[in-house]
Parts: sequence; C-alpha cells; structure tokens
Amino acid sequence: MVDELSDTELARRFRAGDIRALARAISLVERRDPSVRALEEAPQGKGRGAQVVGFTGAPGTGKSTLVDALVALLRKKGRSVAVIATDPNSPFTGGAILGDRIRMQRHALDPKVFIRSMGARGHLGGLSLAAREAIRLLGAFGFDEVILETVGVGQSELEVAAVADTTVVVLTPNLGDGVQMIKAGILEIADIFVVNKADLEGHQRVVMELRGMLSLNTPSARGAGAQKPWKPPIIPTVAARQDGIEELWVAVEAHRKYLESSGRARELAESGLKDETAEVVAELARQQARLALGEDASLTRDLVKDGTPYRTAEQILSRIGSAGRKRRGS
Ligand SMILES: Nc1nc2c(ncn2[C@@H]2O[C@H](COP(=O)(O)OP(=O)(O)OP(=O)(O)O)[C@@H](O)[C@H]2O)c(=O)[nH]1
Ligand SMILES: [Mg+2]
Repeated sequence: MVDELSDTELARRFRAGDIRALARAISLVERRDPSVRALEEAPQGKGRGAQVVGFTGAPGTGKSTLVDALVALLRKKGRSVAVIATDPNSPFTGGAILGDRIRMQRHALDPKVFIRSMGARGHLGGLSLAAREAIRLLGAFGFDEVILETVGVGQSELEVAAVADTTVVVLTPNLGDGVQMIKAGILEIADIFVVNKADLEGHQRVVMELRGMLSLNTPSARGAGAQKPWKPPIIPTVAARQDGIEELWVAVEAHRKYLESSGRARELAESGLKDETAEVVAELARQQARLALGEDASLTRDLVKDGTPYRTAEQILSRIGSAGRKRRGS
C-alpha cells in the first residue's frame, strides 16, 4: 500500500512518476504532514513549475463543464493537465465527495490527466497554503498545466487569484439582476472574463454591461510600468457544446505572454513565495503556541489571571526565537 510507504520510498516512487505516490503526497500536504517537505526539496527535476489557470464564479455557472472542455483541448495539444477542484464549504478532501461538482469523468482513464478535489474549510489561510504546495508538487511531478476550480463564495475568489497565474471569472446570463450580480472586487481579480451559457437569452446584455464596467475601471494597479496594462478580454462560451474554448485558450496564452514581457510573472512568483512563507511561519508558530500552552502550566496560569493574550503571545514568540538561535548555535 502506498499509504504505508516510508518517506524515502514515497520520494523514490514520486520521482519515478508513480501517480499514486503523487496522490499520497497531496494527501500529506492537505494533512499538513511535515514528511512531504523532503519531496518539495528534492523534486524530480523535470518540473519547471506548472502554469496555473484558476476558474472561479458563482455556483452552477459552468466552471466544471468549461474545465472539462479545456482539458480535452489541452490533451489534443499534447499537454498534460492536473485539475484541482476546491470547495470552500467542504471540510472533506479526496475524490468522491465533490464528484457531482466535477464533470470530468471522461478523462479518468487518461494517465496525462490528474483530477483531485480538496476541501478548504479549516485550513489556515483557506485553500491557499495547501493548494500552493499541491501545485508545486504537480509541477515537480511534471504536469504542464494546472487548472484550479473554485466556487466563488466568500473570499475564495481572492484566494484563487492569489494562487493562479491567470484568473478566469465565469459569469452567466441568468445570475440575477445585471450589474449587481458582479460582486465587488471581481473586476480587480479577473484576467479573463468568460460569459458562459451564451446559448441563453440575455448573454449579450451581460457582455455589454461588463464592457461598460471595465471601461470605467482604471487599470492602474494592474500593470504599472512602461507597457500597456492588461485589458481583460470577455469571451462568450457555450461550454456544454465546447464552443469558445479555443478562444478562451488563446486569451490565456496572450495573458501569459503579457505576464512574461511586462515582468509581472517574476513579481507574481516572488509575491507568491512571500505569501506562502508568511503562511508557513504562521502555521509553525501556531503549532508551537499550542504546544507551549499545553505544556507550560505557568504560562496558562498567567494568561488566565491577566487575560492578556498579546503578552502571552509575545512571550511564546520570543521563546521560539531563542530556541531557533540555540539550534543554530548563535
Ligand atoms: N445552457 C447551458 N448550460 C450549461 C452550459 N455549460 C454548463 N451548463 C450546465 O450548467 C450546469 C452547471 O454546470 P457545472 O459545470 O457543474 O457548473 P459549476 O460552475 O462547475 O458548478 P459548481 O461547481 O457546483 O459551482 C450543468 O447542468 C451544465 O450542464 C452552457 O454553455 N449552456
Ligand atoms: Mg464545478
């Protein structure tokens, strides 16, 4: 069983391209098991890091149908694809539970397609930390493309945008009353808009309203510098009939070119690593704090007596600091 593998055996199988070792490694990432770090530090070598396209939008807008069609297109182009579907409302992970959210069963037997669902509730930082690490593993494993699908509720759109290189926001005609359906903040995070279900009445109106909103939106934050800022294109699709998927992919590739030529790609990589590091620090500190509060009765006594979490927190942080200095021998 892959479940009982030693760390080194897991790493060996991972590097040999065993898909079950990859699945196992992602489970470890989700469980925040530190033994997976060895894999990240010694990746397979062929992975240059995969490009990540994130899809977000209200429930039922057709994200999974779009992703399924895009996977088919990418496979025709000979690219390998990993899909991570996250459900911000679900604490569950694994394959089956999100099955009805994922309409990609036809790719199940293709070894160049990897589909995985991840629950996000309960993670510090929502989905982002586990997703970032999973993406790094997928890149190291050798996948060319990673697609992230997340239902746009609460903060999840922002989290997708923080992790993806290209963020696709999916809208549909039947979402409610015009402009109001577009949540605040969406304009800022979308690199590409898809108006799916273009077979339904009202899709023209959505496109026009969106165009109007985009022309009002000053794109200064998006692409400072000498180059023209990126202007998010609006792509109508009928995902159910695979219409518009080529156009969508052309837009993704154009956005990637823009990221490279404007220097945004480097900035994004850097800020992604910084965000992730800050989250890891928070996670490690939280573990240490729980440990200290569990073991040190005097700490807890003072805390309860004074009711001053900040002071206790500072004590704990300074202990972590001095333990680190001791370990480094300084
Ligand atoms: N008319 C029409 N229906 C579509 C189109 N694309 C998808 N649908 C339907 O819309 C419904 C929802 O599709 P999904 O792909 O599951 O949507 P989703 O955004 O992934 O849904 P959640 O993951 O639950 O948020 C399904 O019944 C699809 O068949 C389209 O282009 N036109
Ligand atoms: Mg879905």
